[in-house]
Amino acid sequence: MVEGEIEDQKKENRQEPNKPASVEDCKKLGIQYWKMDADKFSYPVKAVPWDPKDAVDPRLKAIRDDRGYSYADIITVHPDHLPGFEDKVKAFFEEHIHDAEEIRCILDGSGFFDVRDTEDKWIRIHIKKGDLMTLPEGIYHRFTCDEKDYIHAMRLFIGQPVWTPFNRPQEEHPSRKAYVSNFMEEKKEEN
Ligand code: KMT
Ligand code: NI
Repeated sequence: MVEGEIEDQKKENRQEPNKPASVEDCKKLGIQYWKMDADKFSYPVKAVPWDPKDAVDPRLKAIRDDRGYSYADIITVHPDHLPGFEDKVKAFFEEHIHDAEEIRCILDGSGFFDVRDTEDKWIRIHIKKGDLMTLPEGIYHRFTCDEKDYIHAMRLFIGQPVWTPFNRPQEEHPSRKAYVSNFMEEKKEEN
């Protein structure tokens, strides 16, 4: 996506000419991806927390068991469903890291996750219904709704959830240091 100031975060903001990023490019940054069957199952608009006993998708259950995602909740980011929608979308779009993995399973709707590549350039990921994506601890990223202003998502977590964003710069944060050492320094040596 384009660098620097953008007029409307909800638009695609593609570079011209467009520079596509592949799933493989994302994998190298520590991002993992699964395609889920979102049409078969239904979920509440909001459930914080969400009881894993209500799990109906066996594939989702298997991934949760395998990766230890013991906590889940469900939120809908939409002007009618999220109090303080405008401010929250603004806050989601501040570039930040977390001290844990960020895991989102998109149940309906869509939005954009922007992540920094190893050259510190933005990659814009259009996340949609059926996408299960994890961002590794310490990766710089941000989120915005797209022009539809609607995303219904399950948020997963290992243990008690902590959603605290640490806004950039965070070069001294242990999670950032770990990310740089795991995904950026190695990359440089390969080149
Ligand atoms: C986040 O962390 O930015 C969010 O939870 C946004 C809504 S879920 C796609
Ligand atoms: Ni985040």
